[in-house]
Amino acid sequence: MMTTTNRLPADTHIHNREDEWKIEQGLHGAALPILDQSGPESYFIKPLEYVPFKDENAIASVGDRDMLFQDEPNWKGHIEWENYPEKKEKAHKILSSQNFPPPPEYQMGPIPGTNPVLEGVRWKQWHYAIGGALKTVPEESWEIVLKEKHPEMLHLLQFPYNGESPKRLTTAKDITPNSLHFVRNHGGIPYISRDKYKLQLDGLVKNPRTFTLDELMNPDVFPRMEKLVTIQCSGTRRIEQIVYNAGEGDEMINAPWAEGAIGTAKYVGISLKKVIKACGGLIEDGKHLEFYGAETYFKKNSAMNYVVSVPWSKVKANEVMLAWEMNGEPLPKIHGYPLRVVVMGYIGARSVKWLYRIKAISNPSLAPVQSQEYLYFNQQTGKHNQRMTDGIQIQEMPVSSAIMMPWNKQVIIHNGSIHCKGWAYSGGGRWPERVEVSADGGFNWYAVPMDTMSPKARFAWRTWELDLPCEAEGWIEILCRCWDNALNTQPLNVRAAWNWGLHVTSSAHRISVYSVNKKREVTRKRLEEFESRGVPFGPLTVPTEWQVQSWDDYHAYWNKADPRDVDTEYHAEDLEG
Ligand SMILES: Nc1nc2c(c(=O)[nH]1)N[C@H]1C(S)=C(S)[C@@H](COP(=O)(O)O)O[C@H]1N2
Ligand SMILES: [Mo]
Repeated sequence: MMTTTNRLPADTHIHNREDEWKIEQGLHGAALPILDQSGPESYFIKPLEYVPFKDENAIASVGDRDMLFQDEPNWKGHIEWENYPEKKEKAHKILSSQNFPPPPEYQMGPIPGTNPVLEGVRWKQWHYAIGGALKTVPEESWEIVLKEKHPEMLHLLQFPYNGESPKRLTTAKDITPNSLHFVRNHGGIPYISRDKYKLQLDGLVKNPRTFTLDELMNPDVFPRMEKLVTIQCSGTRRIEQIVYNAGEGDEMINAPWAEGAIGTAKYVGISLKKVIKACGGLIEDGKHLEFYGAETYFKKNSAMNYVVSVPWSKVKANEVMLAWEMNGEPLPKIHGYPLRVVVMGYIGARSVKWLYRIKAISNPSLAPVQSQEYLYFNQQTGKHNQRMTDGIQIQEMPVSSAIMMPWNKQVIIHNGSIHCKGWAYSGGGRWPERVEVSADGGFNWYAVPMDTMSPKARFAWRTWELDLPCEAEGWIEILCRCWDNALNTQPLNVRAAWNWGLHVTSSAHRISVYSVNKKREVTRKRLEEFESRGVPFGPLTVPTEWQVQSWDDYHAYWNKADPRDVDTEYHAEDLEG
């Protein structure tokens, strides 16, 4: 219920705020009150204010949290929720008997210039609030990040950990080193030793059973599979959508991913199809496989495990793998040790890490990550009208690409061509056939030569390099787009891709760079002057202290070009002469 104190007549005189100009110019949208013009008089609606509350008695009535919320035997960081509705209810009571700080407003306000960029304060607090085995999870997970990931990783969210490699390293190799592979977590990083590990298979299979890792690794029963697979998060390149327009701030902070939320690795494992067959196959109307990840995820004051599903048709095609090895090493803890799902050509969200259970079901999973998140909405769907059924559940990824070098807003001095690097990928088993780059905003396109593209593979990206011809100087727009083997390509503007969930930024990657072409004689000479005077060329916007043109030059020009006014008679005579 809205109380009248939340409303202010829109014609009330309000004093300027300190950053009034910025607010008026849409550079701090979060500070702008919502304007309600729907009634006879207009109103401002004040934004929600965070007033902490905590009902200690209600929380205490739940019982001893250390007893209630324990890890499963042999696991660290796996509290089982899905089998215990009463435990879920108790967690819900604890979480709804207090409130937590709202997520940071970084889309319509300033984004921190720190690493980690965002901390995930309320996610940590949810873990502390449940207590028990979750108490120490945020700190322990961060320790694993520091141990397993490259020191140069860009930490977008400290907890749950979300991180990508910096641009210069993302495509430095065709196969992503494990330490540089992006990570998207929805909770902590659970751990179980390989010897204690068991995978449960149940639901609509003929013979439900469990498998040890040794059983799954027995090549006489389950033939080994080795596959080069690109995993791409549907949030890859989200920052372009955010810069264009703000979208949903979900329970899971929508990490402001750039082009690094994609990675390519060689996975070793087995086909899930064979494991289903070992259980006697599917029965009744078994049509989907639900995957359970061990860590705790939170949504709308509820605790749960990470659960999603894929259709049987995908499994049947031998495109769903249970993997224990990544680039010749056992899976790192952060990437799902000891066993993860790798769903080839699908959104990363289906490749469940710390897999402990697979359940055959008849319809796509009702778990929130499947049914409420990772939905691709129509552009008119938003905060005010978002229904689950208005979104397409993202499975196969579309074709996409990115420019990793040069960078947006970079000043480039060159000799008529700009060296560009990047990646291209297509989902669903399609692959990049051609990558094209434009230096004029998408009018003329140059194809990347075959010999500067990494080899084709059915479920992997291709990295590419190109010397992009560029005659023009000043601000230019460089774009790249990919054509896959089905001749799918990318829309040219981010507007065409924008959606409320900020997923699947499939538009051509577009950057602005400032071109300084030394092939032009004047430019070359001018740059020599900077050099000989020992003056750096940048920053771009700082006026240069000495003139490009001498006064002699100036007068010589006007002697030739005179008169400096237009007199038709005079002009006519001039022509006769
Ligand atoms: N158990 C579990 N599996 C998970 C996730 C998770 O949070 N928990 N995140 C998913 C998402 S959204 C992506 S994009 C990929 C990322 O895989 P990576 O972290 O190994 O790169 O893992 C998927 N599998
Ligand atoms: Mo993802």
